[in-house]
Amino acid sequence: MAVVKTTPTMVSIPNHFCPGCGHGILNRLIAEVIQEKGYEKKTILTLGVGCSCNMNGSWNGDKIQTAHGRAASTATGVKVARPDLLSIAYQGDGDAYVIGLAETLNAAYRSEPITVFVINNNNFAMTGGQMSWTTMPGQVTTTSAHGRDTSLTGMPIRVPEIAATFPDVAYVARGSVHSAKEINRLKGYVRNAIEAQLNGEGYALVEVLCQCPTNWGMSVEKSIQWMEKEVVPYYELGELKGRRK
Ligand SMILES: Cc1ncc(C[n+]2csc(CCOP(=O)(O)OP(=O)(O)O)c2C)c(N)n1
Ligand code: SF4
Repeated sequence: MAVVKTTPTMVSIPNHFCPGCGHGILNRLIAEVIQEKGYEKKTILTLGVGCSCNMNGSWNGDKIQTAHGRAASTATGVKVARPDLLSIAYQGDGDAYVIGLAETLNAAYRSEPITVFVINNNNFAMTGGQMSWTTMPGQVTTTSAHGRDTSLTGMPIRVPEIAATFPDVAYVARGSVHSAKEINRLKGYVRNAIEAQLNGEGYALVEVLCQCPTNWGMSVEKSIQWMEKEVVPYYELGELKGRRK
């Protein structure tokens, strides 16, 4: 019998992201896992400021638009007020790792029982493609016109590697949406991060490498090739901290 795969009820088609953007893939994976768990009516998403704001128009579930960088703190508050709900923060790298770095690390350090997804597209996308702490060495952005000079700015930050060192953190992984194989693997990371919260294991973080063809100034095909060649070798994929079985 043919298997018919339907779109999860929590995502709308079309979405509000640019053509070829990877955000929509992560949206769908999260929605699929929430639906598998039967949590469509028992989930609150706290959205960071950035292209994640587009989900205000395409995520068919309860959500809170937070101030820039504060999604993890808001998700913590949601969980304190309603421990019965699934509390998920959805942020960009600029939101979670630059303006909201303190909030991200404090939530992780305390092992707040929330699930955090961070789209790492190596730039501040929504505001027109400025350099972020995740921008690759030599990468041209609107604020690094000659390419990121790491002798001035330091090397790109790897927050999951930091969070994974905190003893109480339950789960940390880095996935990517650049190939079918990695999307399949990412689904497992998304499931683990959500199950960690549902089982009361503590804080979970999944970073997702994501193409941004619009601000990278590349075709989708070229973006995927650039990710494979430049981004993935620096931002290694896999589980950085597995769940305690
Ligand atoms: C306090 C504050 N500072 C700056 C901004 C401007 N701002 C809006 S979105 C954004 C960048 C978001 O980048 P990121 O979190 O990486 O998400 P992306 O758009 O790349 O998905 C910035 C700097 C703001 N809205 N509020
Ligand atoms: S600007 Fe980049 S990250 Fe934002 S929706 Fe467009 S492609 Fe996606």
